[in-house]
Amino acid sequence: MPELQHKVHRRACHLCEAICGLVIETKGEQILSIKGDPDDPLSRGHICPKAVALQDIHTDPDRLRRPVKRVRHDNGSDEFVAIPWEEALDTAAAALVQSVQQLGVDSVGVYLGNPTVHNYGMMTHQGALFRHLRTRNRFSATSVDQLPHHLVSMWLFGHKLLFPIPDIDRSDYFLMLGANPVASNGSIWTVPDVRKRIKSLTARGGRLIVIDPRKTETADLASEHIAISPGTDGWLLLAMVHSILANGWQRLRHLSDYVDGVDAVKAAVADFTPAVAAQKTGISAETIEKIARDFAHANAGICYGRMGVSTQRYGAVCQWAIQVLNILTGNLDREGGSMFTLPAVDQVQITGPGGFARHVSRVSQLPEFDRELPASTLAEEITTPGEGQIRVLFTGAGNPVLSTPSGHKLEAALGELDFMVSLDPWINETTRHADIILPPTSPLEHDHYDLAFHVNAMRNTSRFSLEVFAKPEDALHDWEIFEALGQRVARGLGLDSQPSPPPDVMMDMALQAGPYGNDSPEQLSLSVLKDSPSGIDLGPLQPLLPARLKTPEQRINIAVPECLADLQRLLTEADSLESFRLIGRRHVRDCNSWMHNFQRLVKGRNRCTLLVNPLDADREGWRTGDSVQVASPAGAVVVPVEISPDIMAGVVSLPHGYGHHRTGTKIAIANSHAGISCNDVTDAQYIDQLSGNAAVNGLPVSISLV
Ligand SMILES: Nc1nc2c(c(=O)[nH]1)N[C@H]1C(S)=C(S)[C@@H](COP(=O)(O)OP(=O)(O)OC[C@H]3O[C@@H](n4cnc5c(=O)[nH]c(N)nc54)[C@H](O)[C@@H]3O)O[C@H]1N2
Ligand SMILES: Nc1nc2c(c(=O)[nH]1)N[C@H]1C(S)=C(S)[C@@H](COP(=O)(O)OP(=O)(O)OC[C@H]3O[C@@H](n4cnc5c(=O)[nH]c(N)nc54)[C@H](O)[C@@H]3O)O[C@H]1N2
Ligand code: SF4
Ligand SMILES: [Mo]
Repeated sequence: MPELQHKVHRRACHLCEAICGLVIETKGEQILSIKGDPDDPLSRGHICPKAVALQDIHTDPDRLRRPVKRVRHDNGSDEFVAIPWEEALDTAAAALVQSVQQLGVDSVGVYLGNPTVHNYGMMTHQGALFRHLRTRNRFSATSVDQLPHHLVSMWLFGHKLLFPIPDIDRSDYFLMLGANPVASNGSIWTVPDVRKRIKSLTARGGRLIVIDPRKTETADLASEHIAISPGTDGWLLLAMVHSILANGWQRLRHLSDYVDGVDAVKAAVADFTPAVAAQKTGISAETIEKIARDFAHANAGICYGRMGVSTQRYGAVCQWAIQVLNILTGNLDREGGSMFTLPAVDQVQITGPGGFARHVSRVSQLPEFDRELPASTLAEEITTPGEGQIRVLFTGAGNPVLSTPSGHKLEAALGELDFMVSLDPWINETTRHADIILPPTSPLEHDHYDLAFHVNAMRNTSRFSLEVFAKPEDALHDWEIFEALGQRVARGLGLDSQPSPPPDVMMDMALQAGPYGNDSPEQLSLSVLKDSPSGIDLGPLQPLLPARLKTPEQRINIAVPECLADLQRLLTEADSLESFRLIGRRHVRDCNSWMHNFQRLVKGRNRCTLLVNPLDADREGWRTGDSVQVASPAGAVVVPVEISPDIMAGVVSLPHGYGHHRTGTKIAIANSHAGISCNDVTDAQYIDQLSGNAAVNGLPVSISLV
């Protein structure tokens, strides 16, 4: 027997937005170890417990290696049987073509999930299929997530991807709302090893203020944690804008040359006084004024908000107000404030700026963003008859049954489809409804460039990773599946279809044409990156405005009409009845819904519990371990109580991504750590009316002992 080869691979972890560098040792087909790469200029050796689970993904016996087809037995039960690629691709393409020809393009629905943006081939090649489908019924996880960030970036800076990124390492005052990077490892803020960066911020005398209904792992490291009543951040942020402008604390500094609309904003926030905001938020007027004053007078301040403020009923207004605060204090595009990246593959130059409300959804008339409709409307678009009804669904890297509001209703709707095809490695709560599942190669079997997250990174770096294992025979990458389906669909519809070059060739072209490419001293290309597998450092973020703005005259108008108009909705909203408010939470060993099938990540005590404040528990007579029913008008779940002083009174918290008890799946370990899906309680009708984003945080719920 020949000696098995021992190899050391350097590779980026694609599991979350921190994109940590890894050193992976292999011997033959075996993974010996997965460690942090100390030479990675961004992550500097940091990893979290999920990195090691990359090998579990690779070796999981439940992961599909061949396409499968669902067969229905006489007794009504379903079984998935392996079929050859040709048959699978032909069948899926034929169903798409038939639906388009007989019922029109909108009869095909598309839902793409979060791993799409962690997999560059899915980003470069989805167009190979979708450009032939041209359906308006496109959906993604964006509208259960960061949609307000895109909208606000488009409105203020002229491009959906011009995100202001917290420059934490050079800051001295950080106001963070609705984010828990110590658990999530950062979002719309690629910041590996955030714990260390927070500790050095406070060690050098800087302050971190965390606004969150729960004293989170991040709040534990903060200088101060301030609890806020869920869904009321709009009041806090607007009262801060009010205070700053009323007291004349604004100083736009360099921004005054190209910022307009300050007076209009001042007039619009007149009613948002700290006194009124105090009643809404539960934070005293003195505290609100103090935060406003401290932030306005900080040398280098950051205001940043994420899931907790994006996925609530005023998500767009919150994200807008956050950037208005960064601008009024002169902290945008400034060292130690919120800055823009200049990534080596510059998506701001390559992709369109985004667009809003150019059409609306058929049933609820909710606006599109960037040609996608709100995911909350997917179920009704399947079940409501009429022209444009979805009859065939394509899902890719998504699990909307667990991850979108009122997931149980979508689950029922999937059963009504004529045909469903899923691009996914597992038979899970969503894909079990597919007629055909097309499984891609495992992450370690394909190369990787982080197309999405260098755009959001707190330092400019660039890195290309080769595959760790050769692609197995009879396997296809995600991008190859898109390409193969696209060619078949084009043929079926009589359309022209030129094959696209592979993703690595596209990256090479984009790198050479990019800001560090052929016209720059760095001369980046794919081969240069291959020679530096730990990545290349392109330096800290630099001021880039106004040149990088994509607005018509490279000016920023903070008086965004859509946001100003929406303030009225906030002002006139009726105060809620006496009920609990539901919020979410993330744990460092979770990754949305799809990493519960690996023993090392699910072991230990049950994490799928309802956090309840001791005051509420005492009053209601609940004890830790009691089963309670959590109910909204949309649905109900039964879950064990966990009493915790960290959660604010009147607020309860459930994690998302569980609910693996559903039958027909093939994820054995997840089944035995099933939990419940909080999205069986969340309400598809409970949304941010302006953006169409789901409001999975702040939902009123009632709770009763079972
Ligand atoms: N209540 C509540 N709901 C939420 C959230 C919340 O905080 N609370 N969070 C929201 C957020 S931020 C997000 S991003 C969404 C996530 O929502 P989704 O993206 O719909 O769900 P995931 O759980 O990420 O499911 C990912 C799917 O991709 C598959 N997959 C994994 N890797 C690959 C791959 O390389 N290729 C392919 N083809 N498939 C792959 C997995 O098997 C799984 O089926 O959930 C949202 N839903
Ligand atoms: N371990 C792990 N990491 C992940 C993921 C995961 O599932 N697990 N998912 C990844 C994805 S897709 C994303 S988008 C990111 C999300 O990254 P983050 O946004 O950093 O993560 P969350 O834990 O959702 O943080 C939201 C916080 O908002 C708080 N919150 C809820 N409602 C409100 C409110 O009304 N006001 C305020 N101020 N706060 C509120 C919650 O208590 C919570 O602490 O994480 C990514 N990283
Ligand atoms: S923090 Fe994110 S990128 Fe880093 S190792 Fe963990 S899962 Fe991977
Ligand atoms: Mo997300």
